[in-house]
Amino acid sequence: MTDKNIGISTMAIHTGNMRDTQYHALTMPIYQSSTFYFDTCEEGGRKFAGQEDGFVYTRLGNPTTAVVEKKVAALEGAEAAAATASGIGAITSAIWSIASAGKQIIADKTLYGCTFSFLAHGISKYGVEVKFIDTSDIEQVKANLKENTCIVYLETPANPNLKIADLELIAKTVHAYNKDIKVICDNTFATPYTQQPLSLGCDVVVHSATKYINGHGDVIAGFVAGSAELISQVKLVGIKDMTGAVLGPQEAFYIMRGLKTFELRMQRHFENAKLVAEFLDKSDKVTKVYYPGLESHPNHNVAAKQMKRGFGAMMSFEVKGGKAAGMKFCNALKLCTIAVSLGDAETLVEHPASMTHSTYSAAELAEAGISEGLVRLSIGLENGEDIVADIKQALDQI
Ligand code: 7XF
Repeated sequence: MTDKNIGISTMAIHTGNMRDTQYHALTMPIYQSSTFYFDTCEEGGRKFAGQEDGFVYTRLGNPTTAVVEKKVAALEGAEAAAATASGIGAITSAIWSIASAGKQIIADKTLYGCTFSFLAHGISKYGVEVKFIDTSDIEQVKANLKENTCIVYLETPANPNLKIADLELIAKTVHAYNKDIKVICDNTFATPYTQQPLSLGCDVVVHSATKYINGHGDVIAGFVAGSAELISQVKLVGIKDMTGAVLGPQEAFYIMRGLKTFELRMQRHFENAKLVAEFLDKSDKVTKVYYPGLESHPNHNVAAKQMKRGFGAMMSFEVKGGKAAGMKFCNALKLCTIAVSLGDAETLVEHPASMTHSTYSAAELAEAGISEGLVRLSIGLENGEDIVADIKQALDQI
């Protein structure tokens, strides 16, 4: 099923499915095999040369993984998608497939900590220039585009402070300068449930599928989605030769299972998040709430334009008393759990400056708008009123 007009759940449940003609199993079997046999040497040769379709070796492709790739491609409105062993595997496989020595990457300065680290300390060792800017300011994007720019890289909403950038405006501006520059958007926080960067003009979407796409906190995985040509490069160069970040068929199966309830989960996540954000916004213990659904968010209008079904379930905030009070709040929570990661059924709380963004120096954190006292919440699937009650009792203790 590839009809673009079908709904999100229908797509997540049906797109890409293969019929098991041998045993009539309803769910896709896990093809737990590293290699695939050939009837003849000639057949193997043809498959290696790309003259004949079929699976050869799981680092190059696997039937179970191929089904979940089709589902994620459909959800993102992409021609194709490549599954990877982690979100960082997706990001590095995409970037290694596009960038080369002598080229420039423009990246937002507010990114997930290890993405920042890869750009600031990893790929920059290999002759690739990386310029960190604020992509929510289009003038900064314009001022930094150069003849050798090959990628503009951003997250929106950004981890951890939910900064919003205008994807349509950025893609239009970048492509008017040079249509070959790839605009890459990490869509992990928003998910394709509410935001499809490719439909807004971006070239590549990357995901940590460890989060909402799998949704159950039991898998590390990632995806790259984009044109068939680019995904072929990501598979044949980025994943096959540069990173080797291949998703295993067992993980692909878990993601397939998680996707069956993707839309239902996202609806509940968003409903709960709205309740919590409104509660935090009114609390006199809280000095600032970062949630794109609040009108007080500086780019609320841009978020409303590009996030079609709501504003996500991630938020961060600062409490009166700064870092010490923020830590006290986290430690006082009973239902919500102190853990990094996001998009799980459980509500999770963490302290970005010492955890997910500890790869930033103190000066870099300040520059990226990540305060020492910032507390980040991933709102889960529990009953919303129970999450609010737990947050209230913890705030009452500071
Ligand atoms: O390689 P991973 O599957 O862990 O994904 C990396 C990644 C990529 N993009 C974004 C926007 C992410 O948030 C992540 C992972 N973030 C977790 C977090 O912020 O809690 C990692 C825990 S250290």
